[in-house]
Amino acid sequence: MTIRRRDLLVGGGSVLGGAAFALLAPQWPASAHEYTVGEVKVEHPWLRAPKEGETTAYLFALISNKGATPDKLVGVKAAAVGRTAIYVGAHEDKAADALVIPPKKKLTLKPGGPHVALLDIKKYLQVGWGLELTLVFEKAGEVTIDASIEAPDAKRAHDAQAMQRWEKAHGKDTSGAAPPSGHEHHQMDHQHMNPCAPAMDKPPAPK
Ligand SMILES: [Cu+2]
Repeated sequence: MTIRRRDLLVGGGSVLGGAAFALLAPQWPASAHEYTVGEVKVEHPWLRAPKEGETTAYLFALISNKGATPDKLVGVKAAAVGRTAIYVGAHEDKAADALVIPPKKKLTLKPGGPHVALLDIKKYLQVGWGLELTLVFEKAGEVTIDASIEAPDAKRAHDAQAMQRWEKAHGKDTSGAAPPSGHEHHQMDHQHMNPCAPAMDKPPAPK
């Protein structure tokens, strides 16, 4: 289930205000944002949102393979994404067919390393929210994940500092004085609140 930050802002905005948000951020539990399919586990999937005026996002995650044989990430599917390209390293001169996850090993998709480029994105990706994607593994099969949408310069999943920089630059206030209107909400189909938002684990007590 997804608890939208918006709802919490309306009811208890002070919980997420400024310093409190920064303090809570590192405490996101590892267990709250992971997906398992077969022998494969995907932890903290996240995106670098497109830069201003661009339509390419970058997908990262920690992928582990508990199995005795290699598996491969062979594709990523999402309604909002035109096409995807898999890269085994930082350089994008040649796309790969797949990313191999060796048996009993972890593969970290990260800036400067293996990653998946999501190209021709057809809608605005709201930083701080999440985007539903389906990862396709050769052996384990398909798993649908909620990738957290991070700032274009985020260095890691749930990079609170990058998010605060982004929010400042875009006139957003993390104290949440103005929740999005219903119209914006309507455009957010299949886009969810950041699944690792601190509020997930500590919803404000009912009044
Ligand atoms: Cu996460």
